[in-house]
Amino acid sequence: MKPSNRLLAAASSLAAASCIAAGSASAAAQRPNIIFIMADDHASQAISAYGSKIMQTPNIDRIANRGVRLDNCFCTNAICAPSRAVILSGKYSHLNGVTMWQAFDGRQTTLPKVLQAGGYHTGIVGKWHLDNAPTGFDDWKILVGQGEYYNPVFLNRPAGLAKGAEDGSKPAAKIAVRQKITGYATEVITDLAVDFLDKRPKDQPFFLMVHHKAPHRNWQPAPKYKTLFDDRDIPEPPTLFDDYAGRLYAKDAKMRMTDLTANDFLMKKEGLPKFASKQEEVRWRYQHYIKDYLRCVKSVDDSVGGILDYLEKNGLANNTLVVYTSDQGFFLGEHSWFDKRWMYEEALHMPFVACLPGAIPAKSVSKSMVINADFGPTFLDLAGIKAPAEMQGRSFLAQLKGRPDPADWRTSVYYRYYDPAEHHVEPHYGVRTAAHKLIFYPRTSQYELFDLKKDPDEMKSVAADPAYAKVMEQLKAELARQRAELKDSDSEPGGKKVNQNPD
Ligand SMILES: [Ca+2]
Repeated sequence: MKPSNRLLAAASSLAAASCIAAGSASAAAQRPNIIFIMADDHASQAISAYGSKIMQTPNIDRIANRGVRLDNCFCTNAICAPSRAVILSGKYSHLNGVTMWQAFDGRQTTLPKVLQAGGYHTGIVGKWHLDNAPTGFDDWKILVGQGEYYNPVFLNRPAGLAKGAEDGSKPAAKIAVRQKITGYATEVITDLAVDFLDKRPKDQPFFLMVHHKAPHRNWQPAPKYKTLFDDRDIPEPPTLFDDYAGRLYAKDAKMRMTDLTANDFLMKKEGLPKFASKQEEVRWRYQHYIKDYLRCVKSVDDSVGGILDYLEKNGLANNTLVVYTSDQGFFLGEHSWFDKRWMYEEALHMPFVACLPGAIPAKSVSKSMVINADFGPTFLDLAGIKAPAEMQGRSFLAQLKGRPDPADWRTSVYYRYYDPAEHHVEPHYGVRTAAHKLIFYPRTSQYELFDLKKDPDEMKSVAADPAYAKVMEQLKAELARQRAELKDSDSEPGGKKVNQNPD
């Protein structure tokens, strides 16, 4: 972090602390708790609250039924570590320093820091994936890197470490206590969440981040679900056999069903059979991929149910905001792909359901256009804490409560993906409105434009179609406006590449 940013971070932390000091202790005790449950790579196409054709998620649906489902929640950079950095900082990748490979500089202002300074008891269990020691948490138990599905090793905050003693510019591993825990990662993380809730001080509101590893590649299910779905075929997406015509770089991406490797079929000892045709092979691969993916989702849904049950049994359900989301969307065979990274719809959309009885109307649906940078300001708003000025996101608490967008709410979202390595996804950035999406590829200065109403699957760019000339001009202007407002430029922020596997 530059010195100027460090000063700014210190100043905004102080501002947040003084803001809270003005409130009374009894008011603080009444403030809602917040449980933020985030899966890794869980697409809304595999959540029944979103009308999934392939999966039932009764427990995630409990949240939606008690509260709200957001239909237009977007990530600003569809990959794991960057999305986490955006959520923590409330800032886009180019300002929080994690575009892809960098460790997160925990010296900057973050959501947990501001909540902690504001009187919340804060914790995180599960996937962290930002290398440096978490800051702003009273307790943390994080997976090593991506983490393992079976018998995972955790890095635990040392008991007795003074509050705020972590150096957010140094690896967590340097100070953590390592602990290998026997069991399946999703279930272990659930147990750690319950343990945090059991041990929390009862005179403070709490903020708990429950970050699952699942359903991230390589999709290893809980032993009890290894044969789930063996008795059926999972429906295929309509674009499973996409030929990539009509788009500039889709054909180059290495994330097709045929790019899956033997390591992705660990549960299948038989290996690849002989196929009569390429089509048959793609179908076979899709079935194996999607079944393992959904088996992992099944455990995540169970975990959500366990946490909801805990809240109900312990009298916490009526004063706890429960959020379920994923760090980005995912391709579940659409365009014959797995993985994410693209600004295309399946990766761009984040699922987001939330409940808080008495504040969020049950069974509601919001079409409001929100981004992951908004999460922090929203939670702070709920906690009655002013969001630091450096957070670029904006509170959507009013929309969660069923109110319409404020008159000056955003009508487009800005997105940027940086790195072509590994899956060969061409760097791009763009804006999406309710009706259209403009994508720009800076290395070749080319555009794609999609009419999301006529072509929701984004099969053909209309960037060169004269009928869309006016739309093109409008969106180009909107893209420039957003980039100026968000302080982005074509230069890529520096920073040491430390995270060898940031997805
Ligand atoms: Ca992810």
